[in-house]
Amino acid sequence: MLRNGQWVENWQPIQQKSEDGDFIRQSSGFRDGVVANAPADRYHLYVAYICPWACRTLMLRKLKGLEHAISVSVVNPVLTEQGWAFAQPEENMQKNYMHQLYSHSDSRYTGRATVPVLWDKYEQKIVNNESADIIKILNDDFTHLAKNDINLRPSHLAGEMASINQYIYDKINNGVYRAGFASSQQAYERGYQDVFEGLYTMEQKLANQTYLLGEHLTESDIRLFVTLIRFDLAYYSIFKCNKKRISDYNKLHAYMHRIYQLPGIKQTVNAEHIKQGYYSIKTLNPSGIVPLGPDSI
Ligand SMILES: N[C@@H](CCC(=O)N[C@@H](CS)C(=O)NCC(=O)O)C(=O)O
Repeated sequence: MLRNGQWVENWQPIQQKSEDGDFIRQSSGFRDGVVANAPADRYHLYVAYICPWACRTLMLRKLKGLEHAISVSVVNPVLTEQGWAFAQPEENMQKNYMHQLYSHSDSRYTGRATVPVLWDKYEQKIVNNESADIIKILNDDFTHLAKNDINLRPSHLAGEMASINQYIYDKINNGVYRAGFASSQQAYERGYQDVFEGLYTMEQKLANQTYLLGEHLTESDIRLFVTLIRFDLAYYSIFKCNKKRISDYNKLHAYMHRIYQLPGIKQTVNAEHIKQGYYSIKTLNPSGIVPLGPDSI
């Protein structure tokens, strides 16, 4: 992580934990918005294909048809001693590591250099590093540039979306991390129970409808999809979420594939990066061996 703008060597993949061994996620440090009527060449996304939070921003970019307006850099799947690294110097600042973009933006920055990051090419700084904000920004503030007329946050569903989003985050998106990164048996079991309670609830919800809030795709579906698509590839085994696979749930599995088939979405899913990334977390998998399966998801 960075301390006062300097990279500190004892970086660990696992973030903070509570006294009871529960995983605690760092809160995001950059929370700005974009300028009104943003020009097409101003903003850039830094992402990792392994990362569910980053991939939800990539999904918004695809669904809205913003590829021409928002450029993207992808980090290598495996975290290094210096955090996320680029295969070659990235296109805006010619940096090799994600943390250098953080310290360039704020020379006193203290915190982890996470992805996703929304970058301002004109001002050469981070605008926002919280994916929940970034997906909102991409949906709401780029409509003038969007090639697709789609709104994933319709105002009449705002209340329902907020509560289901919170549920999905607590039980599922972050639940798998709380199971996987727990440092006590009890903390692991809390995460595990939450994950499968959450998946059961989602399976019931999808009994008679196409998407979580009815017949229209919304941001809630994007939030759930990014965890579902990683589940059988990684969370089932490395995060010990092994009660059931997503392919064991009729409705959820069909739903995940329905979203996967939407135009452009496949390109936001890179199974090899997902496996390499999660299985390279040394504290969870010291040998670094990446499993060959599953055959299909
Ligand atoms: N709140 C952030 C969380 C992002 C996050 O935790 N990203 C992870 C990858 S999945 C990361 O970059 N970790 C690097 C690190 O912790 O040093 C968001 O949703 O944007």
